[in-house]
Amino acid sequence: MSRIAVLFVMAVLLPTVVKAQAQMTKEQKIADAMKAAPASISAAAAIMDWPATEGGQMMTLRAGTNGWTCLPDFPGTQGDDPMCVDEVWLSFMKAMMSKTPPQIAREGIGYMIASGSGGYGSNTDPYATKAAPDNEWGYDPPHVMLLVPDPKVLQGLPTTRQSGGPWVMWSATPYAHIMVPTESTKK
Ligand SMILES: [Cu+2]
Repeated sequence: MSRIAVLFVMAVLLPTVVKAQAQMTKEQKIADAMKAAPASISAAAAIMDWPATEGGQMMTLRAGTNGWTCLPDFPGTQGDDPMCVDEVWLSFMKAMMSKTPPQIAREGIGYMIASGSGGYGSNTDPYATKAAPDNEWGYDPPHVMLLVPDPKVLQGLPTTRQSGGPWVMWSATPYAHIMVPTESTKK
């Protein structure tokens, strides 16, 4: 879920973002966003674009009918990392953007499984924008991501990427969630 973190540095990255977004047409953004989940989900999902201005709202590229929302690559960061999320995840992302505690009503499910996709981020700090000695900066492979209402159920799961299997990202923060890699965690 490291892509969410980048929203918080829109102020810094905005010139880069605007430039990069201009390089993808609306149709290309929709096609990229739809790669993030199986077609059975993304075909009827709403397609939203990242805010074009600091503090702005996501913009609808295409209305949906199945409760899922897909977003294209966030262009201000390295890699191609589109995502498709359910309502719980969308609510969680909005909470992150406003730095408020998320209300997780039920398990939330998100897909970032586009083949060959992935991005870099901190495994400990949701708001980190670059590598630091203590923030476990690294590669997040294509994955499914899970939110749980009760953080106690995360106890006992790995909290680092090292095992190559599922792990808890941003453990011990309000934004903890389970990462389930669908490709090798090595790059
Ligand atoms: Cu993710």
